[in-house]
Amino acid sequence: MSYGSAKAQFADWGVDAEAAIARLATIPISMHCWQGDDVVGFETRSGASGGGIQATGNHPGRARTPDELRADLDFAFSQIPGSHRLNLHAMYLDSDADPDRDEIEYDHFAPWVDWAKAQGIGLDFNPTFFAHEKADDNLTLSHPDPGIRAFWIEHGRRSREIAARFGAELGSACVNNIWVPDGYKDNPVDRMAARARLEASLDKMLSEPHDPAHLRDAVESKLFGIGVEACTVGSHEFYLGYAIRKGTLLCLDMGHFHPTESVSDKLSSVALSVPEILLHVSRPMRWDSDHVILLNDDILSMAQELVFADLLDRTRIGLDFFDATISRTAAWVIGTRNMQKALLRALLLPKDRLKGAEIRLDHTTRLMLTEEAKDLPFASVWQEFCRRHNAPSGAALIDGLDQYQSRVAGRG
Ligand code: RNT
Ligand code: ZN
Repeated sequence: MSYGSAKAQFADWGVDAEAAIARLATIPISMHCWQGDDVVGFETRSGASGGGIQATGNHPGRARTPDELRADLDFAFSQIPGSHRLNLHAMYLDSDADPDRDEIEYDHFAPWVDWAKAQGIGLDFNPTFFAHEKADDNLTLSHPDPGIRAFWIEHGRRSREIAARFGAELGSACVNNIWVPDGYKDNPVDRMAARARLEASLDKMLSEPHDPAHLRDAVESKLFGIGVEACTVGSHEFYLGYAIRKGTLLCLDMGHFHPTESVSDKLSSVALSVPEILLHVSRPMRWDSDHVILLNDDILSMAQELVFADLLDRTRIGLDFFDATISRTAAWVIGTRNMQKALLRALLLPKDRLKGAEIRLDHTTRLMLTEEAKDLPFASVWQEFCRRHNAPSGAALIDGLDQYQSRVAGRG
């Protein structure tokens, strides 16, 4: 269907397709660097990921250097309509120096800022509390050894400095997201002590004030990981309370809850108590497996909550998945576009009519509307959005992704 006819059809429903297209263009998605190289990073000293995060697969074409990763990102961004962000982890430094985690500095990441400036995109950041000998027993900020805690506090403190500088250089607040793998394989007997140590370490790490125009801190909870089945120190309740008390962002990772929980349902509850939310949009399959996100009900209801609860302006949308069995650039492109498609669909729903029916307790009309709306020509509006942003769709997209994968497949 032509865009003109689609637009008219939406207008019949009282929906302004032009306004939806314009709004979508203002929503940046923070694309995670770690899908490009299976969460390996560019340190020489780092070890296996640990903490229960694992990319599986051995598809050819993994980016081995910062230049290869940036080339892949350039290509991926060219296939995604709109202007977005890159979410870097501290282990992705670009420097001949080989600093340990407690020695990292802005200069080790400066090439990323140059690249981001050239691309006109913002950067987000994450201290890396895994893949390191001092994290081998899955305890970092809550480790009983004060020396190990001090090491990781210093890493986190420096990460905040680097992130704040990113924000200042790029004129766009950098979200610095804190996730630690800390937990126990078998039942601990002093959960309280572990959580008190984590809290005290976070307090120290976050004690230096930074301009919120440059830096926003976020904390990310988890339910469990492989190898830390019995207890995760930074649980949802731990960080929900922490974020409320300290005014940080709360990061909700869609893979970090029981599979029957709906993460989209949490947004409105959390938003009443924390000023800003960070999302790690992911697809857990049976566990926190970090599959590439599909345009499925979970993502659609997440996007609908963001739009209907008017949370877009205080939510940072980040992605968190890593699949090494398929083209890594295609994974980025597919997942990021799916997030955008979900947002566009939400923006194209007859929100006021739906809310009107609900407030009148007319649940029949609410159901008729949601089900009939599924037949609306969303695809035509999406294609128009891609066309306006010089991004391909359909066969051209598939061919382009194929060709790029053939070009990088020869990497050793
Ligand atoms: C791990 C968390 C965390 C990581 C990234 C690499 O379970 O989801 O966000 O995936 O920091
Ligand atoms: Zn995450």
